[in-house]
Amino acid sequence: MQFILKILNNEKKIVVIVFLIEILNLSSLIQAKNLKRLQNKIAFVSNTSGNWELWVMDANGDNKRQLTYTPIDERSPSISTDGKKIVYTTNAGDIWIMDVMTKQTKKLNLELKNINHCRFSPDGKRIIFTVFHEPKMDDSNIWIVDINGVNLRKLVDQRDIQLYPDFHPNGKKIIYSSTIYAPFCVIWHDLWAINLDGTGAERILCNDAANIQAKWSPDGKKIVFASNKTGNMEIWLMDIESKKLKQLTYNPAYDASPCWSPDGEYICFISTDLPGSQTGILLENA
Ligand SMILES: [Ca+2]
Ligand SMILES: [Ca+2]
Repeated sequence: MQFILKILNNEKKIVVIVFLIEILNLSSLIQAKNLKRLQNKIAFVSNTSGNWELWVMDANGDNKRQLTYTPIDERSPSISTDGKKIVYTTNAGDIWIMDVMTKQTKKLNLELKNINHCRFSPDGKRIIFTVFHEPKMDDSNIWIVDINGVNLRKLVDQRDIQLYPDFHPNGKKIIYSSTIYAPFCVIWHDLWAINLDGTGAERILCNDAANIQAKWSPDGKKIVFASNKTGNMEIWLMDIESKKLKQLTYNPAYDASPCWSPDGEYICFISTDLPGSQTGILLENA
């Protein structure tokens, strides 16, 4: 395996670890046998083996391991807080849960189609996800279910598109993106939060931009998200109390899908800012 390590900006202590997807090789598969629990690991999907599959690697990019070998596409992996499970969706619109130690996978048999963007609750007992509604798929809502498939309910029921839900670290509310369509209007995504009991829906960011994939920091004081506010999708931070925004990336590329390290020190996100514009994963000091 080959890595490119470069310091983009010493002042901001931005360390970029870039890997080229096509040079992942089979040696990483051998190490997967001893994997029992994921701690300080990054879960991601890659089509390096010819099909979108679930992979994990160390936070520094070492020890890449392919976890699935299926003809369907795996998407949106989320690791449980205890590191023992990964929940993910597929292009068939289903939710699957993998036991990290045994590699056994189990599909949740829900009476729903077109599921995407799943995330574990902090206690690992529940899953939130997006459901797109047929036939037009121009309406979606946020649903929640226990990991054994019971207590399924719609948590967010707003008109038009709601997507990319994520739990607050206290497990009592979620954040998500929401769009209301209007004729002849540019489509933006605002950030909203709502309590798990369905009360307290609040729009927390509206800035004439597509603000997506928001994740609460482990201390609950900030959110990181992707936004095209500058005309290009970049990674941004928002302080919840002051609402102050901070742009973290200035790449002439597509930067998105941010997530926090468990200690809140680093943000991992995907970026196409690579030779040949392949998608990679970068780490940035928060
Ligand atoms: Ca697959
Ligand atoms: Ca909706």
